[in-house]
Amino acid sequence: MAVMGLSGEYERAVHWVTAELRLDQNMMTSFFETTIRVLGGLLSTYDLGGGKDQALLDKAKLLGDRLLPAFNTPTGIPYAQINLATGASAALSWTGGSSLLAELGTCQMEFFSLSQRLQDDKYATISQKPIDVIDKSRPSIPGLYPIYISPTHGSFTNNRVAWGAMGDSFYEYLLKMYLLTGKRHEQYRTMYLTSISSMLQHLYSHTPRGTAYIADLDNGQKDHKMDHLVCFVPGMLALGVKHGVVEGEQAEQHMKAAHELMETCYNMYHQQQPTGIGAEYSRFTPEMTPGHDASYKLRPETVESLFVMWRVTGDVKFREWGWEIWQNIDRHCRVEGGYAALMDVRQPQRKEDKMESFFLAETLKYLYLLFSPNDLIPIFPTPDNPEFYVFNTECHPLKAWSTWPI
Ligand code: DMJ
Repeated sequence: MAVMGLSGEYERAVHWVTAELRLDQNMMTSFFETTIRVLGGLLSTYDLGGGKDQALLDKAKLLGDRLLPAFNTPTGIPYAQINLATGASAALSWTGGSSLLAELGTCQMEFFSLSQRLQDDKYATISQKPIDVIDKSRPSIPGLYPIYISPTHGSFTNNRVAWGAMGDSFYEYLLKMYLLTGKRHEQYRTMYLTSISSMLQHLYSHTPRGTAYIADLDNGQKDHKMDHLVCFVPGMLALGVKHGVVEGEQAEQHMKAAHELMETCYNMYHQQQPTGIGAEYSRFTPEMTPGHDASYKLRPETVESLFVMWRVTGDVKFREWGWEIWQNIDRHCRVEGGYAALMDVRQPQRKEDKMESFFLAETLKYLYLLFSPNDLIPIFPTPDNPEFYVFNTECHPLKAWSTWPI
């Protein structure tokens, strides 16, 4: 609402959030989802309102404090679940008690922002710990970390490397933390560059017809599949290059991969009959085909990257691709009262009775921004405006700051 200038609705929503939103449900909830969706949402709304609405920041502080007990582990790596009412936290059972790379590494933007807005470094210090544990670890390939990590010992408990499910936003936050902190926190830049260079060397692959993809790595062996979730990567690579995180030949290499992967992600939609909508994951043996799970969960990653690629290159092709994708989503997912996930992108009549909040927060917001003027939520500085925003992984824009440390 704030992004779209719907001021009446926005005022009513802010009033509801500050007066009615309860953050003390007595149940186990996901530390990660609550952080990226709710804490990120509150902080972003505070920023978009020009930092004037103290009640929003108070609410964010309340939530931040209630999430903190999740970090009470021997290593400081957060448990995956937290009870906001009692402060009880617990590990995941289906991982045998391990925390997930994407979850422990996707809270720093929110907790650092909370610290910065409150001028209290407590939240930043606590959320930095898991990154330090990972930074000190010695995976078999530098910068490519297995996705299961013990919160007790800080050791890797499986040998699967993935840039999709359970790995994805860890790598995204390495870049975005560097940008958010006004390009001052070097550790994140170094880790980002190491990870990207190993990804390009060990996971980045092409089919015989030249389709690019990022494979998973299972016990050192490539698994030739790519999740829809991985489609955030083209946008991330392009954003890093635009911000000067890499230069020269390396920047060209990053940009080339961004273009190639963007094309693959677009083709996951474009080539999919009869809907023109991309599946949850694809296999690449020998050429791209939908994987066993061919659902479409209303995910944003492809349109997210199209938005960034458009802003970075100004090539109208990315708007055209986004428009085609949007029309197909509207045609096949729209139901009375909202939009529904598809159980199989080859059979659009089979819908799931579910619309994740990220469809509004991310998919539609990125599409809206793709067709909006470039100065609406700037994502890099221009000669006229040094200020820019960095989107958290749930597409909530946070204002990058210019002083460091906090
Ligand atoms: C979102 O909740 C976030 O982008 C997260 O990082 C992973 N994927 C979902 C949407 O697909």
